[in-house]
Amino acid sequence: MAIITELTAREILDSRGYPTVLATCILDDGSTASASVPSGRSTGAAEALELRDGDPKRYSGQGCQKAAANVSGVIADHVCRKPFDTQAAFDQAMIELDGTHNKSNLGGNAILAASVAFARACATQRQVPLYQHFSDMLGKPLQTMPRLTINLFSGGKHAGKQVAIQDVLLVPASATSIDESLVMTHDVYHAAADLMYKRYGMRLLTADEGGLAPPFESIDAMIDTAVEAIKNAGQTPGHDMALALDVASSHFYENNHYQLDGKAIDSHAMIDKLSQWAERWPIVSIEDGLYEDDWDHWPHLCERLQSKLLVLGDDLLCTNPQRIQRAITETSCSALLLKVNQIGTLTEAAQAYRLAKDAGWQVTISVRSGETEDDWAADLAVGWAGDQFKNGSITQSERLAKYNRMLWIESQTNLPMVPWPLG
Ligand code: 2PG
Ligand code: MG
Repeated sequence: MAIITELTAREILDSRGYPTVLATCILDDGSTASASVPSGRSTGAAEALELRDGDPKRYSGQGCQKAAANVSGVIADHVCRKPFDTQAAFDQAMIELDGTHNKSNLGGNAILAASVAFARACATQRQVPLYQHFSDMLGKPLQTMPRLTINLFSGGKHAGKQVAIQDVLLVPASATSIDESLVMTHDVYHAAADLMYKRYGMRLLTADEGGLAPPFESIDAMIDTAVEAIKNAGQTPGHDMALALDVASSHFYENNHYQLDGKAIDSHAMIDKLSQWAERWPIVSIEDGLYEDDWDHWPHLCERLQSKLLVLGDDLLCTNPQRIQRAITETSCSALLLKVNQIGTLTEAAQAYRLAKDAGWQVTISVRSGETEDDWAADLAVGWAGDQFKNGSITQSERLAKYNRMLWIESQTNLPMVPWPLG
């Protein structure tokens, strides 16, 4: 049982230089922990609301002082000096206090910062590592290390839209550990960087998540170059290193059409295009292949591609149990991208995870494009036995905090990597 004696929060900066929330939780035995929360840029419409101050004179209106004050004030008043037996009971108290469907009253950023800080303080109290605490929270033993999906090239909203799709990711297929995955990724990343230098005269100028973002003339060129980099690194595309795409198509859907490489195409043509990509390149996962409310066509996409690759829902699902249930019922996809801050508490994210797993789906645990140096997402990905972990590129400290934590967890647990192929 945990009793909180002090819960406070303050504003800190994220990897894009925008404010976010860091909460600190102290329990009655002195166990103390802090946690900070990330922020997305290519957000889904159904996500929990990030409370921003709206004062144009401070951080372009994006300040988080109100959210931080909600933690230190109204949330702390509601939860301090009460016994909480479980994470679920603690989160439920905040959900009820907020009283809205999307946490717009207190802010998803405020609530999640408190939720994770409480979890970490409880792990400290129990004297177990955070990944073990997360695993116990779900009531399942530690099983495997997740397979990494690592950002190589960026476009879309993460890189100024020079190419419509958002991410081309590397999936170290033949790797049998996190350590080996990172070694293999290093070689491909630097082979790609050499190609960028030869072709575009560019140094390693990177996008939001550390992906390379040269002015590719087309999507085809972007994916072809990824395959070329894999070969230049001495690896076999598909066998050693596969690809995943975050198409993020909600963000180029306008006037009922997908605006791709200068053409406007309808949902059927978009599904044809994604199928052609899956034929042409060694792609093992396609995220948000269709727009977030194109519910009528997602089942067609899933039927067409699910035997070949993971049909992964991000903006479509927003880690929201209701949307996931609908997608299960309608067979809209075959995998969940789980981002805890889309829903706003660990407990609801765990519900989303269970729903997806019970339906036989794979789960990719993902960070956001705006991150902090906090590494709890790595513990979550191991503790909840995520099938994949999506954490951006192998550059930038906010990404490395998680990769380096994962290396450490691997060295402590010797857990095997999830089997290949995916699904
Ligand atoms: C996504 C994420 C991470 P954002 O779309 O999957 O890549 O981006 O955090 O901007 O939503
Ligand atoms: Mg996405």
